[in-house]
Amino acid sequence: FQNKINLIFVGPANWSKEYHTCSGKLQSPINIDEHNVTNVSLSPLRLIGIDNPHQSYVTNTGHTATLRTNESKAVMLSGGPLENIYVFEQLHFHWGENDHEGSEDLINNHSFPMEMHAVFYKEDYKSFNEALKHSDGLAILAYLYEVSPQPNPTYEPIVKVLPDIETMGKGKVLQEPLLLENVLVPDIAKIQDYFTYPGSLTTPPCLEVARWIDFKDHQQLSHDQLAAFRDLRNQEGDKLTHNFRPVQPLENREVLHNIL
Ligand code: BO1
Ligand code: ZN
Repeated sequence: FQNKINLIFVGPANWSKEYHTCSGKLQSPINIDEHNVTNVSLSPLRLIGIDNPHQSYVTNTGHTATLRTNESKAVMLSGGPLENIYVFEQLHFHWGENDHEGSEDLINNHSFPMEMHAVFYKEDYKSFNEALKHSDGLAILAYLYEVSPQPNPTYEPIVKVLPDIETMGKGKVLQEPLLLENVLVPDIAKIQDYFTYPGSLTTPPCLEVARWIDFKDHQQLSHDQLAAFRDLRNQEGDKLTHNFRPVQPLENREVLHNIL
């Protein structure tokens, strides 16, 4: 295999041939067994800067749709399991071919039709790429979705631009500045209810640098909203209908469940 693109093409089972870290002992995603978690009460998880609208754009990377803001350090994360401040880098989505698959982490072996990752890097490391060199470099918020009869208005600004970026490499600025509060904190009363564990990037090179924070509350998306993601195309020009990694061994890790 000559490059990363080919490896992704051949699939997750072959990643560790080229990237040794992909068979490490702190890999993501995992199945979270609710009967095998340790209940804790951590300090409050805090999101700063989410109450201002930010000009944002969505890009088709060929692997996912990624949203970034035009302002650096617009949004920051701290508290909970984190000992430092983390800066928002991007958010993106994982989905499947149908409503029965798509999430990366599973809960009690149940998969969800979509999962969103909001990726933050440790402020001290100054950049996302520098943070990738450190075991405490990233914090990733994970949101799980279920199908609802009605479209979720929070995601409409994002879903609306997807038809314009169906080709890999295309990007589009959202029509209106996006209030990330709606996306990242859909329900303030439920933000302290999450699972957290040490893990990795879910794509090569599978770097073991992420503190995962998976919210227990599920978000809603309609079937049509989900279908708009499945119309995006990959590098080969085929529909991007499977961009989730299968679950990896828990190994010697403890999953914490934060309770209020
Ligand atoms: S995820 O949240 O674990 N699914 C995740 C996976 C990969 C990245 C961020 C979050 N970032 C990627 C960049 C690539 C880069 C790779 C390794 O990290 O999108 O451009 O090659 O540095
Ligand atoms: Zn992801």
